[in-house]
Amino acid sequence: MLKKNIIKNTFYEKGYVKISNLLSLKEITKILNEIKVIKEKFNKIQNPNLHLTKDKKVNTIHDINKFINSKILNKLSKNKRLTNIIKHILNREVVVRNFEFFLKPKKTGKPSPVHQDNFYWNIKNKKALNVWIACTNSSKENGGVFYFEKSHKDGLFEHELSYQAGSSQKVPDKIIKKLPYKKLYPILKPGDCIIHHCEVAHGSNKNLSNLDRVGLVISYKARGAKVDKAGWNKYQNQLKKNLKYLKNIS
Ligand SMILES: O=C(O)CCC(=O)C(=O)O
Repeated sequence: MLKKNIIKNTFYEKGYVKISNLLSLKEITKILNEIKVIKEKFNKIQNPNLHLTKDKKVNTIHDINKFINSKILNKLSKNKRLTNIIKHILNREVVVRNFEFFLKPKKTGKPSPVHQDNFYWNIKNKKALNVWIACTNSSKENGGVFYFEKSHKDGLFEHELSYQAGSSQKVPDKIIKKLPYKKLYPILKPGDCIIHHCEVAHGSNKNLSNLDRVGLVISYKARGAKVDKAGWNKYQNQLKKNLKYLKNIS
């Protein structure tokens, strides 16, 4: 296990850090069962935060905790090893923002366009981060998340509507083409995780492989961290436009 200071230094240097074996396979099995239960509950209530692939499999579910109080996810978010690391990184007590599933089924799993989380969240002083927990193997082959290493150091890029469900805004292709950073695809086993900075540019490709790629994301912020209201309102307006577009074409 990497030492806390090495984890923190890597996080701020690269914009993300991998932690191997954060969870045991037993814990991952529990999470996979809970994902099945939550998928069914969201499907039943036809929740708009659930997005499907073209063959009607669940691709992503967002803001899960706004609708379901999952004891298993809540307990996991309090995992001592994890919260000690996150508190050390953010240098504050932390609270959960939300839980999300990025389930990316084999063959039809959809891409996540390149984005910076804080373009959506608007957390002042960047006091927030995501923990991406691999519940299956995840790599370039099956649509694993990629990162533009060190891109968090340059602040927020321009974003535009993605016209996709689940990630409403993206960094325009003309900007991505010119990004001077290395694009890296971490290789994760079930139980490994990536902690990423809220301003590192990242995304993922389609999953055309024969292997599902299941990720659980726990998003944390520093306790008391404030949201920039103007940025938040701008984001919400764009989000509405994206939703309207998707509704019109469905
Ligand atoms: O899992 C993915 O494909 C994207 C994840 C993501 O965008 C995130 O964790 O912020």
